[in-house]
Amino acid sequence: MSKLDELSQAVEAGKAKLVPALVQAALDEGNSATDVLNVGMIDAMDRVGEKFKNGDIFVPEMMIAARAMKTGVEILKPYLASSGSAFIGKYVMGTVYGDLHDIGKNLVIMMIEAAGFEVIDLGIDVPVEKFVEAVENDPEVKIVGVSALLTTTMPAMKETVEALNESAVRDRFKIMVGGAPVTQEFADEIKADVYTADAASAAQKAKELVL
Ligand code: B1M
Repeated sequence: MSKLDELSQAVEAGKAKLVPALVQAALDEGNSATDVLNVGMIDAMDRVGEKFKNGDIFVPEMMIAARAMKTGVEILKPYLASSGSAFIGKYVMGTVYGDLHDIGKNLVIMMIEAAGFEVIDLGIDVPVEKFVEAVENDPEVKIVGVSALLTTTMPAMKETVEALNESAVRDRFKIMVGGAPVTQEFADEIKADVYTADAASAAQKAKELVL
């Protein structure tokens, strides 16, 4: 079995202690950091999600798998996000209220920082007002990123974007949205400026917006 397969199985089974060494071994085997992330870890999380949906596992198992993936991302960080870029602005990022998922948000932050932004991480379960305050209180904020992972928190994303659109300093910043249930169509409907499907394209797009 390849190290990539072993890693994928370890993430799925939530074996956090094995994951860091397997990430390194998969890289040493010649896999790119992107493959290690996508094939070795994100695909594993998708299988975890499927098992949860089918009632084969429950929330604690999902949490354990999430912890395993986080240990792997720590090892992968320098390979995915080799920085050195000059400062190009501040980026506010958070997961909407009612939503506790942060792995995707943290990956986006990692790539955005590598692109040269200073990121203000508002965390998870972020109230609408906190997003608005963050952009209004700091004139250097050029982009606000809003993440949602649940279909049930898409209305919170809509509310957040609506409040940001009504801000007195709206001309100062752009709004980016993303997360598994979010689509281009939804982003257009709620009047966000940009939708991207993954962390790498979010960083690419963010750069294009400010340069
Ligand atoms: Co939850 N969960 N979860 N969960 N969870 C999902 C999302 C689910 C799809 C599983 C399933 O049923 N198949 C499902 C949602 C179904 C739906 O809404 N239709 C679900 C559910 C139902 C729930 C609970 C309601 C379960 C319950 O309690 N009954 C509950 C909700 C809690 C809450 O938030 N209020 C819950 C809880 C949890 C845990 C806490 C146990 C844990 C999260 C731990 C953590 O994040 N610290 C968890 C996990 C791990 C998952 C799955 C298995 C994995 C999520 C993940 O980290 N993926 C997930 C199934 C799945 O995703 N297949 C599932 C890897 C990550 C890298 O991907 O976050 O999509 P993702 O990020 C991507 C892109 O979306 C994008 O970039 C990233 C990668 O490049 N992206 C952006 C994200 N944000 C972006 C912002 C951008 C641009 C791109 O611009 C600003």
